[in-house]
Amino acid sequence: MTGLEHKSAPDAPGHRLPRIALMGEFSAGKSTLANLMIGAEYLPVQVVATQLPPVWITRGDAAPVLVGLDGSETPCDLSRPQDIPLEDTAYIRVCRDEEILKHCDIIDLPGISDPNMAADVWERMLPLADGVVWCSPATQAWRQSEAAVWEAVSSDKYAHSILLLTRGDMLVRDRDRERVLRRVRSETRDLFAETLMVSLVLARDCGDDEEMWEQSGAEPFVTRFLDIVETLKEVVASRGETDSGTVLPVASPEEDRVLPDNAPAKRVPGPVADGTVMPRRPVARGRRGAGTPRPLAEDEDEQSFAPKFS
Ligand SMILES: Nc1nc2c(ncn2[C@@H]2O[C@H](COP(=O)(O)OP(=O)(O)OP(=O)(O)O)[C@@H](O)[C@H]2O)c(=O)[nH]1
Ligand SMILES: [Mg+2]
Repeated sequence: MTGLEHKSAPDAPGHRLPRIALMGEFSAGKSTLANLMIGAEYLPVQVVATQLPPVWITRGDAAPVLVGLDGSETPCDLSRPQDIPLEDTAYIRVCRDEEILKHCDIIDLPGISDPNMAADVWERMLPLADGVVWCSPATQAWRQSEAAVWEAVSSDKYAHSILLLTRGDMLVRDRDRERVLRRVRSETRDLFAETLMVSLVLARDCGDDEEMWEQSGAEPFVTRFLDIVETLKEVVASRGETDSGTVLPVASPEEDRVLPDNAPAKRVPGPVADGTVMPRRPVARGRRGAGTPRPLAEDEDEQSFAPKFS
């Protein structure tokens, strides 16, 4: 085991925040989604695989640092991803002062089957995540390679995870979108809390256009995501887990391989069937889409969280 100190939200008292990992094959849209969530074109998004180490996004305003496997921290320039070493790097810590980061940390993981990226780069981070948003392009959704990795992931994450079919805009006809969703939902019934389809580029580019936001499919995703985060807050609190000053274990690949040789496929009871997920619907406020969120009206709850993908 390697001990790594993760300074998540330095001023957050009490329990640590839930951590949501973004997973999927390379170019599935993980970083596009992360950027939507944190309201910036911040993480590199590319047509080819980015080859970036995991990026742990947490609330704050500190400059990005490279956290080494030995716990060392060095400044890191995200605008030059090609200069960021993969070897000996556990993750990049990025701090942003964004509303969503008051509720959870987001870990943007490298693609699972990137031929140029050793699996242990993301495998060692996975035990630290409480839930996952698995991105899979709608045009070739839920391939066998994805299913094989997910079925080897610890099943306690399944009830707190969403399968997000990205690139919904590439399927032009409603009929095709429905057909893909139906197929994937039937194949993954017990493996995710929800399977949804979105167009991340529509959501990203919609500006103030409510209709485009609606069309992007992002709204149901945001709502479900927040449900899961709320549930996870209770799970984390019930375990009494804090992270200020605690050392988070980062499993070595030998000890915690997601894909051991001849890994048996795992199946668990679905989250709906066994009633373990009790979502609490958040109160939505604020403008949808890109732009600055409007200030709170007097009668609005400051604790409520705007599904701000801006
Ligand atoms: N048309 C369309 N393109 C998308 C969508 N989501 C992502 N893309 C594009 O897909 C490409 C890859 O997106 P990324 O967000 O970099 O994918 P990633 O999963 O982070 O990729 P790696 O980090 O390399 O594994 C970019 O050119 C995005 O603009 C979508 O919903 N629709
Ligand atoms: Mg990426």
